[in-house]
Amino acid sequence: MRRLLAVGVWLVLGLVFAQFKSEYKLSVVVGPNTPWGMGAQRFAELVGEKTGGKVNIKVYYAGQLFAGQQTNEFQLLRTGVADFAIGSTINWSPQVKELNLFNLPFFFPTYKDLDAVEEGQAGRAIFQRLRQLGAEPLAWGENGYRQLTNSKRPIRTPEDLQGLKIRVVGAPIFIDTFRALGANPTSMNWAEVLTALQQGVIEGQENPIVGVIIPYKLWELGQRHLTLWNYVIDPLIFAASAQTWRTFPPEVQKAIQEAALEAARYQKALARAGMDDGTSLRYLASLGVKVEITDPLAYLRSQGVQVTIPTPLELGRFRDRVTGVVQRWANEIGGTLVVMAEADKKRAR
Ligand code: X2X
Repeated sequence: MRRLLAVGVWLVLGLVFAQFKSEYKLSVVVGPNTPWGMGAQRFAELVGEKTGGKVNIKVYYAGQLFAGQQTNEFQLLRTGVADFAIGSTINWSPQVKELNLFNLPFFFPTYKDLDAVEEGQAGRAIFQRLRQLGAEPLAWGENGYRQLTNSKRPIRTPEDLQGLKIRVVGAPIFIDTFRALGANPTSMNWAEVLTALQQGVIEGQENPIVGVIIPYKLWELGQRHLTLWNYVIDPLIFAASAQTWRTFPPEVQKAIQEAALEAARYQKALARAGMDDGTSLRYLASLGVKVEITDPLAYLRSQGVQVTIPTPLELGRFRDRVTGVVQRWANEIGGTLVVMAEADKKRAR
């Protein structure tokens, strides 16, 4: 009886004291001065507040946890090396083939389409799939619409892109897309891109304006031409490792879930600030957040970047070149998910 009591006491003490690690690691690919990094910081703060300091998250910026190989991030998460991650769907797509839905070129023409899919049946199916694979998805964030930059010339048609050496992330669909467009794509980790641009090893790259191009001042590395073509959207997913998630009692899980939704809304607004119909700037103002650059395109031009906006006809010519890629990858992703996403988009219109 006494022994039982002793065991019981230890169990209770264990629940109260021992279940929390002194630090929970959160992985992000980019640095702290980006919407992505700021969202991570906000999430860590909110989790601290809402769990009464029990869950102490440390943000590991610039891919410190995965030592360079950004397409390994999901692996780190599912094995619990990272307790949390705010990951780009691009970086996780080599392990989670369904995430290639977001990599389909020209599949999400507007923010409305994207929001409908994230909140709709396709988004729920994707979260379910992530759960099967050992992650606990908490909220959708955003890196942004990816735009093309290069050091050589304005690009407004596929002809302009011929033979240009373009860096893409190491997810196979991007190589397919840029080959189909006539470019000479090469995959590279973000950690190496700045030096590669500086040294002229690559001539162009693609990334969101507010999310990456402005924070990293890519024009200072020679990227003086930008094509605004919204060809791919890059959502982020706030997630916990299932291994870590299991160790939290329900009230802590609830607090973390709430923190993720709140931080993600703020993060998404930062990523869209000045790029949507004004909703994001208004939301940030309502939070008392001051945004320095309210007109990102004007800001880029003021820095000497030449912004090219293809006409609908010209965009159509890019789209025509990649129809084969879209078909092939839609099969890879799974027809059902693509059909769900089409239905979600339709409902939003
Ligand atoms: O590597 C990139 O281009 C970046 C930072 O946007 C991603 O992590 C997908």
